[in-house]
Amino acid sequence: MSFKFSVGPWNVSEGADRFGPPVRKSIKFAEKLRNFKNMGIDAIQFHDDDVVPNINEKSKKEIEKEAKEVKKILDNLGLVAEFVAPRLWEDIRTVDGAFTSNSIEDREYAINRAKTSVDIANILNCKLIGLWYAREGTYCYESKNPISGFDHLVIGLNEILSYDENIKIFIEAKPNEPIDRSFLPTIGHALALANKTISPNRVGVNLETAHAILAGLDPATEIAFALYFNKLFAVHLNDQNGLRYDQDKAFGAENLRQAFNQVKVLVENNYGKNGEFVGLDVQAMRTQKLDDSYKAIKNSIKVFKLLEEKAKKFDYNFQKECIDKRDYEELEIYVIELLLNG
Ligand code: XUL
Ligand code: MN
Repeated sequence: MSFKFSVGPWNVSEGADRFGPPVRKSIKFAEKLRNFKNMGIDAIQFHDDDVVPNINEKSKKEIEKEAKEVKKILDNLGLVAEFVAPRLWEDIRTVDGAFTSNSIEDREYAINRAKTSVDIANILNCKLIGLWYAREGTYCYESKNPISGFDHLVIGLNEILSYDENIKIFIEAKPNEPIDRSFLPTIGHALALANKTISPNRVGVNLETAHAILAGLDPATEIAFALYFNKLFAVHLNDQNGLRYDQDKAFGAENLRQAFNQVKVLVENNYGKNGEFVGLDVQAMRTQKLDDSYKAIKNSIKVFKLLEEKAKKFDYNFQKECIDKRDYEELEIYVIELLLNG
């Protein structure tokens, strides 16, 4: 079985950061999708407003119409939608968090917007909702009661689960950024919370490499933990140079051996057998020129495939010999040589 890849339109951005404005022109949405298809991408990851821009200003009918237009573009290109994620961190009503805001009106807004994402997902013939809990936590510890926060997260999940019984949800855990302390910093936290919902089987996770590194954890072990519970609904492979801002670098660009082990654990466990995609969440560097802004995606796929070959060459007999002798130095140099030899 071969892996199928997915990306999001935001992965080819205009290069703005906290210290400077955009440096590249916007690429039209339909053109991005066409280019993704030509690069060998199979599925598209969507925020709700990637599908329906300015979603808050539109009626239910308008949302439905625009989502149907996007479905047509996908169909014509032979692409599918992997997930729809409500963008719950830009609106003024989500300043203090969405599901965990201290304001009841804001929490209601978050739930309604997530339900609209379910409607959009259904139009796109997609059954997966993505929740990156961007502002669910605190900037100031004392500003929220964490126990109520966890409770509000479960209430939000239950609302989505009961709105549509065929929908599954992934939680994309991240320890910080934009907030100081996240209520759900790791895969383990997300899986524990999933068990408190009305339908634990339908709540899984999306492991992003950079988020695991930001939590000081090993991404491959985080992936393995989710696989053990049959809860790895998606992955966001990328890379990260230690404890910095969330860099979304090309996969393998910083931590090649960790990248190898992420691929290895996915290969060993037949990830994708239930239709899951190898998702990338990589950002073109600000320094890239417009025509070269797809390289972070292209290089990530290239590295993934090269590492897949390496994973398939991995010598399990030799591994066993090393384990029997408890000679892990030998195993370690074997892996390094495997990665270095072309
Ligand atoms: C944020 C992040 C998001 C989610 C989708 O760090 O990774 O792009 O993946 O909402
Ligand atoms: Mn992500």
